[in-house]
Amino acid sequence: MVRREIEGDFIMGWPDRKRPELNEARDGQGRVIRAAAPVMELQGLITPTDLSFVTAQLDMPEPMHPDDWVLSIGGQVERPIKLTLEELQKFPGRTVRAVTECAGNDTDFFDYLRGDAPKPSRFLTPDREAMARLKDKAADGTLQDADLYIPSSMMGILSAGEFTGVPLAAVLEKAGIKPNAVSVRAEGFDTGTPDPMIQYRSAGTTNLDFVDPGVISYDKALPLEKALDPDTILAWAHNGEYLRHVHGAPVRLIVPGWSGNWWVRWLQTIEVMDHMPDLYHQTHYFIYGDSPDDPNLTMLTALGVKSIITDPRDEDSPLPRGSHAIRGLAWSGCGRIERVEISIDDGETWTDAHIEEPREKWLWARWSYLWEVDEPGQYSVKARATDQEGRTQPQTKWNFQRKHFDGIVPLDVTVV
Ligand SMILES: Nc1nc2c(c(=O)[nH]1)N[C@H]1C(S)=C(S)[C@@H](COP(=O)(O)O)O[C@H]1N2
Ligand SMILES: [Mo]
Repeated sequence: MVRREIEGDFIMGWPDRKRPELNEARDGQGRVIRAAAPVMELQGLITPTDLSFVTAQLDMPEPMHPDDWVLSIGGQVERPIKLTLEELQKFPGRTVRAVTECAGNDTDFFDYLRGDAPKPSRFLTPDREAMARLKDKAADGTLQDADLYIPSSMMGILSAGEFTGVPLAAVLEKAGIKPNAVSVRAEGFDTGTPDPMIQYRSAGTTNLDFVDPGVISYDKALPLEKALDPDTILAWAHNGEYLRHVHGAPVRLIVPGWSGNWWVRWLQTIEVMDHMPDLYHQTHYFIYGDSPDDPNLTMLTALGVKSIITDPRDEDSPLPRGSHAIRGLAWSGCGRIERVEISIDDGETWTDAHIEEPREKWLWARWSYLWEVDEPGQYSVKARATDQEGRTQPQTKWNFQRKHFDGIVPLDVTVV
């Protein structure tokens, strides 16, 4: 229960609290290629840029000088155009505060809730060595499905930020969308060959038909309606400063409510299309269904509705009798959080928690509940959120790529 906080990190020369740290993996040149955000340790609504998560599907590209950057807008448009960053910044701007959640965040809780695996801790640091061993085993052909379960590598792949840019719709309007438009493909300037291990790990089995696309660029095709949503923006700024390279500089796409894979970084091409194209990261990966042969496979789009308990934590057990503030975060892929309920009796009865202002459409909300507990014992405390569309947690069923986890993970504590 002892949580030491004043440990004398030095900030600007002054002794300070122990500050949360990014859990990062670097390449041979010391460059961050992956990082988990310490979401459980943060306060407020905006994840500091230094603590925001990083992930990549392909190879990280070399940085591009903003003066050399040009965005091409073409395809099914009246007037194909090219825009420099300076030209993009002449459009009326827009700022959006939103949660970015990777489709695979918290995926291991699916196995736990099905009773297939022990409860993973939100405090485990990603086991990079175990991930490296997976690759070695895959290389020498000894990889077993049981090796794929590493209960620590899929936490903290979410952050919330403030993004500034211009609506994609404004740029498309300038180019003139033709009436036959169906989708808007956004492509980044990163390239690479998708690693089959990412799919194996996601599905928890190597027994999959991996469709090897060879070297590709990262791209996603937004259905026209989402592309034209005024909150879908081309952003050059993040949390009050120019976007950083790892997060997609000079310009990235912001697609509020939809999982991170839609938020195409390092944008270079926008193509209006008269159909939904077949793209690796849209029709082969980041798909939703019961199995690879499910006749109703669909692409992932909006996130479910989700709350997590950030305080106290399982690790704080045992708790003394008395009053405890239960606190947490709640967000949805379909707008504002309307309600958060707490159950102290493992889901038998529910009571409303207090939702802290502000509650913005795409941002998470903080919530709290004062728990008075006099009876010693073992408690399973649950939180469930409901959004402005009346959707209650959980929305997302187990699916074979185990994406968009929004299940209810109890806080398990003993009161003494
Ligand atoms: N060009 C490009 N954009 C991309 C990706 C990528 O690999 N390449 N990864 C996507 C995925 S899966 C996620 S979760 C987010 C991660 O964004 P971040 O690293 O800035 O947090 O970027 C998305 N945009
Ligand atoms: Mo992701």
